[in-house]
Amino acid sequence: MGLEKLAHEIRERRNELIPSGGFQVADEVFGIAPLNPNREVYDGESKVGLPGKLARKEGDGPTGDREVDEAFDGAGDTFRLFADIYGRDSLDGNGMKLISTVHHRNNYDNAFWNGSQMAYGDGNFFEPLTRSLTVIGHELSHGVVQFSGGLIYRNQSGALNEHFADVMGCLTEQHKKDQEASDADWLVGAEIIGPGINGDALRSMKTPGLAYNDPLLGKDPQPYHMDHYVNTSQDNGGVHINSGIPNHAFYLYAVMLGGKSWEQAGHVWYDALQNINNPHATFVDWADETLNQAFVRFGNGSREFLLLRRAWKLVGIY
Ligand code: ASN
Ligand code: ZN
Repeated sequence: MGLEKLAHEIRERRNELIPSGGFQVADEVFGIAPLNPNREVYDGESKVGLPGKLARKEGDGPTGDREVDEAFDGAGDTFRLFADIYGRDSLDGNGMKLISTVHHRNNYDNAFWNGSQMAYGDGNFFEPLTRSLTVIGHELSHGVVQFSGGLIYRNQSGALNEHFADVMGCLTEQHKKDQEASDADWLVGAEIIGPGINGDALRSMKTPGLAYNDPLLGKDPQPYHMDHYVNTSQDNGGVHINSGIPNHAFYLYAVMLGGKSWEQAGHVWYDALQNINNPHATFVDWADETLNQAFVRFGNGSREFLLLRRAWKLVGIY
């Protein structure tokens, strides 16, 4: 067993001994230094080059540049979800530095993970992309997927990569707000939609297909059921489109379970990513692995297992 895996197992075991409170409380009780992020935010100065000029590093106070500070804080909030709830030390599980560039390009309406760092545009139709914690959590979660064995960014495995990023983006926000599943809006990117756009967000896990309907953006193309799966060669085979199907299954599962989504549902999803070991996974492969993990964690006849099977059926898987 590798040292990294052993360290994680020890943290898991320690966490199990504390009935509630998660890794943070376990660290405190056992007198062990808690996991903390190591962040750097760069100013891209509206240019294409990465990373740009260092604007804020770990230990520095706020800079007054709103986007720099949002990227810094959002990376911290995302780190806290993975560390305190899933016992993961950064994106690679080994304390990797979280590098972000803001003011990337000019009028750039997107954000991305490039394989080693995050980058955020200031937007043109959109507000600066750092406004949205779900967007920040989404981009960082692409890094978690990459360092967990990966899901190839095309067709169903690509839609699952997008799906995992949307789930953890929403859970980052819900965890920060300490919000129940039924109180959450389940929107990805709500804060970047300016007043000139007819829409609520980039995507909705609660109502895929209804996030926006705008003269310029068109209509949200996401399906919520396998009957409406979109076969397309655009967008790497519809990775941002068909993610609506597993997204809606996660939403249904979390809301049927009740309580905090990052607890039971989030654990099942995180464990599925760590154990699936198949970069070409299809939706059915993924659903099978989540059920397998719900079985391992909660047992065969458990509510957590039965409701998960129901959620997958409701979106047309099985
Ligand atoms: N914002 C997009 C994403 O993270 C960028 C992309 O299309 N890769 O999914
Ligand atoms: Zn993405």
